[in-house]
Amino acid sequence: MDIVDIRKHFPILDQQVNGRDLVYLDSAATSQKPLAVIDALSTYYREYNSNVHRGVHTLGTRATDGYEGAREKVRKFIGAKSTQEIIFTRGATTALNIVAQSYGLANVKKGDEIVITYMEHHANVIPWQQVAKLTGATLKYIPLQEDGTIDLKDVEETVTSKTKIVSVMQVSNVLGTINPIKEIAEIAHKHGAIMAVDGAQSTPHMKIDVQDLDCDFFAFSGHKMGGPTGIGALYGKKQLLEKMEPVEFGGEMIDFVGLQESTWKELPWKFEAGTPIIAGAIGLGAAIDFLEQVGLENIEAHEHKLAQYAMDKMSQVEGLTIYGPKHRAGLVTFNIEDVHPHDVATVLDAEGIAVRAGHHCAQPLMKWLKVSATARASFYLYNTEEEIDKLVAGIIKTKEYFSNV
Ligand code: 7TS
Repeated sequence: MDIVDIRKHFPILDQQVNGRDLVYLDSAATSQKPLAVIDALSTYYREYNSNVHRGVHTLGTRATDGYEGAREKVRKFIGAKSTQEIIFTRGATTALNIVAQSYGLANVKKGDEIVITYMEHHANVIPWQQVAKLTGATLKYIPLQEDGTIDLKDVEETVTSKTKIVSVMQVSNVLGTINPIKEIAEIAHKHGAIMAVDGAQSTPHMKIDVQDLDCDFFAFSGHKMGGPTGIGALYGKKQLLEKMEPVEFGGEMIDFVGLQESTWKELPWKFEAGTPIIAGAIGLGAAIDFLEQVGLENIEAHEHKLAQYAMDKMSQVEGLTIYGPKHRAGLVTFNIEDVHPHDVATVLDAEGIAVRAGHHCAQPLMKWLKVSATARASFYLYNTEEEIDKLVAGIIKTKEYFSNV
């Protein structure tokens, strides 16, 4: 599929915003949805809306097949061994909270260490702060290199025999850094710690193989990869998930309920209390089919090209600071000298260009960068070099506008 064909799958892109063609450069916050996903949601609600795992009636069976079929698609997409290792969640945040509250609280004690990095999203910071507070463990941070990458020597120095959990993002939502997860997992395992991965910014853009990474847990969100909001998944190694207690209790997750005691269903359902996110899972399955049709290698290569093109063009603009390494995923975070990023985003919006401004839910990283906020343009399979030209023109216009006020 070439870029013209790809864009036809995303009807939202074909519109004017503030009198200009929309240039959507905020896919790291949430991606746009292809027609296949919109249609899958509509078909579910129009034709076979029903609860799952309950009735024997025909619609219920269809809904269950759709929901469990989506689980198999996720399994294959990230290279897990078994669907028992795939738990549907509300997104990456919920997935990481399950790891912290279930595995973390049961396996971390006073004096132990939990290791993360300075570049983590709050979703991979605060759940661990809570575990540290409740258990008396220490939360340690792997430092960053000048260019926003991680040196494995620093990982070796930070992870010790007291470390029980290492939790690291695969791709930074601010710097675009691609972290060496496989190597970090190896170091974690050498010290007897488990490795959790925040895959929110990697899963939409590159081929994931959880077995090759040898991570113990892997979290991601569907809405950043063409799927609906409110659905994501947690992968966990079966032998770990089997020993873990659920964090939510109620219908659907039980085997037998007595007056004082109950037993849980087998994996993965013991972690899915209540009516699950049926339409969301089916929509996520459709998103996976679409991404596979385009090809993850093609998506990765396209975004890499866009990021390099954007870096080249943007670095020619005087007074512009770009954060993060040269080799990066498809996003560019920047600041214009003496202009607040919210003003940058406002002027760009007037040009029909959507970028995000703020701390990007990464305040420890902002502190490390010594800024309070930045602007960020993030790309996906539907973006073009022409759109980047418009971004650069918009940035120059913003600079000129503020140099005259
Ligand atoms: N981890 C990373 C690396 C993220 O970028 C995000 C969302 C999350 C976790 C949380 O995902 P959620 O779907 O559970 O909310 N990041 C962003 C962003 O960069 N701009 O808006 C949301």
